[in-house]
Amino acid sequence: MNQADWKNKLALIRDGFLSGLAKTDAAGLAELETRHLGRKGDLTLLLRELKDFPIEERKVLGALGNALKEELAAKLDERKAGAGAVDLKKSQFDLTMAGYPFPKGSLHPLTLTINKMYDGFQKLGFTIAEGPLIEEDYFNFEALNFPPDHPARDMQDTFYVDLKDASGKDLLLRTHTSPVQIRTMKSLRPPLRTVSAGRVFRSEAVDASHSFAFHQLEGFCLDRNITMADLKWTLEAFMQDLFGSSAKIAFSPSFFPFVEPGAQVAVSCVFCGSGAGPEQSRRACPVCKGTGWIELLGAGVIHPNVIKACGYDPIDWSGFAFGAGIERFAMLLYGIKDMRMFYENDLRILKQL
Ligand code: FA5
Repeated sequence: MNQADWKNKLALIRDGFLSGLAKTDAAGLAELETRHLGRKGDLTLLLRELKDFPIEERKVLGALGNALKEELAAKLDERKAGAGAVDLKKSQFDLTMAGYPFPKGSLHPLTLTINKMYDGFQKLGFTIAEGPLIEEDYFNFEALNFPPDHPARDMQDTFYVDLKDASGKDLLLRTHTSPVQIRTMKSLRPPLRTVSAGRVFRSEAVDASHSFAFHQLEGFCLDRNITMADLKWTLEAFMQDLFGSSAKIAFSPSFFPFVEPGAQVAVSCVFCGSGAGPEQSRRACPVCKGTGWIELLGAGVIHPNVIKACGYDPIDWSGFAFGAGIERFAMLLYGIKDMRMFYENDLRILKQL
């Protein structure tokens, strides 16, 4: 091959490359590069033939060949950089294709239950309050009319913390959500209607319906001329909103130092068709054990001593309060028979709820 032939071949390679570049899409760029600049590409092979030329000609032709090599590489780089939007249209990459399903977390059944309960009470005009989990003796017991060393404190086996409050008493893990009543009454002015849900702690053995850490929802109202009738109406409206309009509630006398009178409140069994349901289905029901009623919460009219402790005159102000175990509500709403399932975090169960 003489010089002229070599130059002709070089020009043909350039033309071939340029027309190929004009026609190809992003996916074809790699192939174009291999065809011309790869180890066995036509330009590479042509440059190898320079060894047969005399040294002076080799220098001239080599410079031309290398210049073309740089030109083609630069043009390829330019196209690769700009390939994006234009070439994506032609490529098989479909931007509109739906993605792979990505596993999403979801709210825990206890959180869902709290939200449902909050919704129900917000519809009745209640606002939401919060209180600390590590509490002072004063808010958890004393202001709630539990005198120091009174046996009523044994109703709630308490975890004490090795830290003191300002008055030198041991701090404790709150045993119920009732201290939020005191904190709210002391920081806001009545009329008040408030609910507060959260974790509480008692030194208790764990079984299907008890835990040492569980959740309660506290509610209270402080206003003028509030009576047991307001409490009854409020709880009935709430239960019917949550469990359906046929739900009924029943009060039975009970004792809590911070209410007078005090009551345990039960709802008609939602599983066997209510306390008024047919005798037959009630007897078979494993949830209410044939009674037709499920005990859900403690409640009552706020004791005058509590109202006084919060700085109000119990002649002018009165109120009601209630405290419910949230796990109990969640068990009813999701048909769960053992409370421990809420804490085991077994996704096979949680995903079914
Ligand atoms: C109280 O804690 C009162 N503070 C409730 C109250 C508030 C009464 C306002 C009057 C006025 P009691 O100890 O009964 O009451 O608990 C209330 C609810 O918490 C129970 O009905 C039950 O559903 C739930 N509960 C109590 N102990 C446990 C436990 N160890 N594990 C799970 N749930 C529990």
